[in-house]
Amino acid sequence: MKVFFDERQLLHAPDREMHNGSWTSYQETPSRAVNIADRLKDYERPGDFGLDPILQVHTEKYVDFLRDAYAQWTEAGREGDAIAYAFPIVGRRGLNLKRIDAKLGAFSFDTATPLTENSWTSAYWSVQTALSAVHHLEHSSDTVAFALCRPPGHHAGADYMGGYCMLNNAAVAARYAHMQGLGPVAVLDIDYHHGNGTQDIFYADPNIYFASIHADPANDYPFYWGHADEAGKGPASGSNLNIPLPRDTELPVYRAKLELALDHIVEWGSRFLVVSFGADTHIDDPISHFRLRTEDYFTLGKMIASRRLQTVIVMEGGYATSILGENVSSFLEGVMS
Ligand code: OKP
Ligand code: ZN
Repeated sequence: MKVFFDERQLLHAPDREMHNGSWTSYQETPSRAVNIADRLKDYERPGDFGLDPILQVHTEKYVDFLRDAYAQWTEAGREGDAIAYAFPIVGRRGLNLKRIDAKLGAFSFDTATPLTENSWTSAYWSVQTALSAVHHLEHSSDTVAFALCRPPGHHAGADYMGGYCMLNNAAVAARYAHMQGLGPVAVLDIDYHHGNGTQDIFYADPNIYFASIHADPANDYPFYWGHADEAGKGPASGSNLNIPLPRDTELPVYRAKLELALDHIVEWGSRFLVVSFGADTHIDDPISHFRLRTEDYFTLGKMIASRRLQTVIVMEGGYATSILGENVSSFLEGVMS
């Protein structure tokens, strides 16, 4: 299986994050991707598809903001990582403020995505790996490819960042696949956390189906999205499926729900699948509360592959760094079995 990864994805390395009200070291470390790349050994550098496919998902204002934010932070006399501390809550006017602090808040929904000097570069190459995986399936007889995305993407919306995510790799890949005529396209999100950004991006888009299995947002981040009654809007009503699960979920319940999600994806008519894969459903994950084991990922990978869709796997979360490569490789072996 082809793996796409670019070392420039390692440049983004914030110091710290706000976790349950106190500062902790940043969990979404470059070493996560290094651990996966070391375990998989062979990977290819992505091609450069430019900004166009990114702008099919994200607004120009948001992309301009991301590219320039850190320079504006230093111009404002700040040191260290750029982090928002004030947010325009729902109902406020869409003010076009120039102040960097106001912009950071306007383009993010939480404090979990600090920006550093090289954050844009890493986010840019992360999304290019996802595009390269789609491009590869389009031009070869392979049916599956792996994009070792990092930073992750599924919490990023059309015009906001959050949850370690700046650009939505899976959404850009899905829309690109659709525009290349590879569809009907579905996104299956099996990260521990709900993929709120992906859901928002496709919520009113009847062309792309979104299904997510995740920790019940009544108890877990991102709280404000991911509830079972969110089903899509207008012409896309019925093309969004949320399956929230309780804490401590283990394989038997998880696999039944995965089978259900795959049934819906196939019934909808999908031909092309983007999987947002997070290994933060693992029992040893330091910020999550499911109980999947390394060998369970083989089972999940095999179940997905048995549906015989063209499949791009996009890396999302997973924070038990020392076993991350092992978990990813178990999943990919299941997909190839
Ligand atoms: C990114 B991904 C919980 C803080 C949550 C953000 C988590 C982002 C997860 N106390 N911080 O979906 O793996
Ligand atoms: Zn996650």
